[in-house]
Amino acid sequence: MAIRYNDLDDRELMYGQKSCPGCGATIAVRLALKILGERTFLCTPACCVAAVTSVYPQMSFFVNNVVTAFPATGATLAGMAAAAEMQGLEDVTILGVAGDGGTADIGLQALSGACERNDNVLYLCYDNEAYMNTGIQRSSATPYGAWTTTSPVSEDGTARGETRIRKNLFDIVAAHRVPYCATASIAYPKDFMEKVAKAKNVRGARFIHVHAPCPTGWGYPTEKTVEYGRLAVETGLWYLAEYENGKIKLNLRPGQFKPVEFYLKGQRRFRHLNGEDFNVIEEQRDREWALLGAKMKQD
Ligand SMILES: Cc1ncc(C[n+]2csc(CCOP(=O)(O)OP(=O)(O)O)c2C)c(N)n1
Ligand code: SF4
Ligand SMILES: [Mg+2]
Repeated sequence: MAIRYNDLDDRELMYGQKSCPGCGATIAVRLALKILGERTFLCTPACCVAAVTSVYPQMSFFVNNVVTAFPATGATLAGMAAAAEMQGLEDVTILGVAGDGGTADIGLQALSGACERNDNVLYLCYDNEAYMNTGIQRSSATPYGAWTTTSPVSEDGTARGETRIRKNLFDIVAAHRVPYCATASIAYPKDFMEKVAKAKNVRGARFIHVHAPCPTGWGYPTEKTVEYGRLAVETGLWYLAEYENGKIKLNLRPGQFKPVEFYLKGQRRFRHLNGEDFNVIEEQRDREWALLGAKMKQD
């Protein structure tokens, strides 16, 4: 859905928050609220975004925010949507903003319930690929090879970071046959904002999974957030896609992928990886793209 950028409101609906410099998560929320506007009722579980915006008595949102329990975003949104309906509020967006841990791990059941019931909610998962707010623990969205405090790297080489392949949340939510589901990246703001604008006008359960680099947890200079976001897409380690009317569409075809080391090398969490690891990661990437291709043909 095309956006008229000159018509966007100059006001910020998230202002004065306390994230680390270069935080991808707060870029995502700021851009989303630009599109959704002040008729938004927000819900955040325990996560960085809640911690940097909504710790009593301070609040950096100019919309209401229900800070809910870590597993409860989908369920809280469902209640908020029911309340809005009871009150005849037609022009509002019931928005959940949760991290990858709160979505792919502990909040997955509540999200699944909201999707299965087709509750009239928009769920935005910002993915910084670990539990950052509590000090960088792995989640099921942590990529293969990444160091976190719970996927350590040892001097003797026996522990080498995350050993599992990350969950594909886009696939999981699309399998609920929701009206709208997409992946996005803060490094592609036009694509992201257009997806938010489209989701705003869809009724029912909508889900956007936005890649949100985190300088603190990933270990790169704060000014490189957009650069790493772009590299994730250019190396094929993140894709921009939509699921709509039962069909999957790819929004950007990177053509020939850049070598994965372009993305991995500058980040502290991957610095123990070597050429063999890069090959494993490229093989995983190619399998993921083959699966995506097969699904696009099927749908
Ligand atoms: C039931 C429960 N378990 C654990 C916690 C502690 N906790 C709060 S936020 C968080 C990590 C959140 O990770 P994620 O959802 O990825 O968001 P991020 O911090 O990365 O923004 C954890 C483990 C909690 N608040 N409630
Ligand atoms: S730890 Fe990462 S996600 Fe959390 S506020 Fe800092 S930069 Fe943002
Ligand atoms: Mg996280």
